[in-house]
Amino acid sequence: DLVPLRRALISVSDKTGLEDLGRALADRGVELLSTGGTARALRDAGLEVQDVSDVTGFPEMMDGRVKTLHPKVHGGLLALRDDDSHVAAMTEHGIGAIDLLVVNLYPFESAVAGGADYDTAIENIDIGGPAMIRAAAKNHRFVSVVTDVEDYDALLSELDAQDGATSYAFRQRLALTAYARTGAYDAAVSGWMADALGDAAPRRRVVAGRLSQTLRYGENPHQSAAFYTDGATRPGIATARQLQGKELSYNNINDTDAAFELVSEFSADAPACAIIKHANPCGVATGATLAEAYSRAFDCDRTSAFGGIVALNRPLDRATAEAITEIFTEVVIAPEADEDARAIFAAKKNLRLLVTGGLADPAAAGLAIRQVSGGFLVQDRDTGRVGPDALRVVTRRAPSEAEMPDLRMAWTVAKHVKSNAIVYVKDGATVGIGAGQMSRVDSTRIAARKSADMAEALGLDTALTQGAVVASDAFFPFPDGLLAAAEAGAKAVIQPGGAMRDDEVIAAADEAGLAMVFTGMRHFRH
Ligand code: 93A
Repeated sequence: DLVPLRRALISVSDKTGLEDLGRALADRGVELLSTGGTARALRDAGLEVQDVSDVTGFPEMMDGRVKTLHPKVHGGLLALRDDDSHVAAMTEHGIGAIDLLVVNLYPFESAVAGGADYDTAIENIDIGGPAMIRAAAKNHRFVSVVTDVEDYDALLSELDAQDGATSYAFRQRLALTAYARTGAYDAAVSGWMADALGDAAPRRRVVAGRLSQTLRYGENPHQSAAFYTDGATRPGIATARQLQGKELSYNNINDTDAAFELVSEFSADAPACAIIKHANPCGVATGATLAEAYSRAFDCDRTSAFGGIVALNRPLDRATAEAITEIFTEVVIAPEADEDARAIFAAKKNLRLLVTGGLADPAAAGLAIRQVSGGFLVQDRDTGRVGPDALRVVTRRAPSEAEMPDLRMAWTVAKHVKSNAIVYVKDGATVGIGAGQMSRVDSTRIAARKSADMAEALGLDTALTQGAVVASDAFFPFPDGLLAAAEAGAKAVIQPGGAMRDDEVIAAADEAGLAMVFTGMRHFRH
């Protein structure tokens, strides 16, 4: 299964390592064939190379749209060398076998990421490259195909090890990589078009991404893992810049994303902070300063905040950096970090600091994907927002001026808490969060109990939930959850409404003197 390498076609946009590769192949007696720019670069390096246009008898035409799309190229890639009729066709039409194809594609992804306009993006869609890659990969019984600069060294080592030939197993691995590349490439084009047309309907989108980073391990050390990105350029975990600290782990990436998406719900007009543990917030707060927002978020649940992920909606400053470094924190993510803050963090070698250049856009369209056995579930991101006018007061008492902003904040935070989510807020800070319980009444009680524990630790004599407002991500099916919140001291409630027993729940709220508003929208997050 060894195939000696005699003739190679090289056509690359990214010319990194090209000269060395060309020379190494020429030194091994390989005949080189190339397209315009690639041939020029090889010649400039003093190498002998034949132009594809001389082979095809056609010039590169139509701004390069047609360069390699010709039977002399595709026949040379696709012919089965051990099939008499294929060999006869090669002889009849003067087609020479091509044993190695080296292609990297027009940089569509980076052109789009760099903000290319529509027409420029279209011109960056490579047609001839993927056609050749797919042809060579199909014929991997005879042909080697290299699509990644990083594989140049592996190719040369293989040639050395096999005395100028390649093994079948090696060519199979290259073909696998090649199809992954063309698949991801078309997915990027499709994803870009969906964005450009504003049509993100899940049934028309390709669920694919580009390998961004191989991770040390997955959710647990015995699982291998990688991070794939979808080409998005907006601020967020995929585009953030890490300024210091150890490499991000799988769980770090997941939690940091949750933290940053949540804090980005808070306009940068007022400082806000979210602290996340295991993808759930354990404290979210606004404050007069960023440091105050952090310390109020921390005070929601100091125990859980240990080893957490901190997200800020404004540039990290000195005072906030000092407060954060007082306890063990895994990751801090913020739009920016000033010099003083960076200097303070520099002393904590392991603390990871990420800057994003801005806030995420909670209203941006996109897909949320979840894996199930044998497939994926795909849905639109939860961009649902309830405007002030959409809130419906259902109780005798309406929320006060002071309660209203807290209700809205509690609702926003609840969207980012695993269901069943219960969130107590007072004066712009969460004071109790119940997450991920199978029963809503349990979430309500857990939030209140954790809050009581926190009050005790802080040496307060009243529960923090006393006088707070409470949000529920989905309706209270029975009065029990609502009554548990009232018992914890909640004075106002925000929830979707729509339960069969809404009447009973509203009556219970009236009896307890609570104000309650319905959003008409729920925020499940499972
Ligand atoms: O416009 S194309 O889709 N038409 C082609 O026939 C074709 N053949 C190769 N682009 C084509 N290529 C691409 O040209 C390769 O995939 C590679 O990215 C690039 C190399 O061009 P040059 O050698 O002129 O720099």
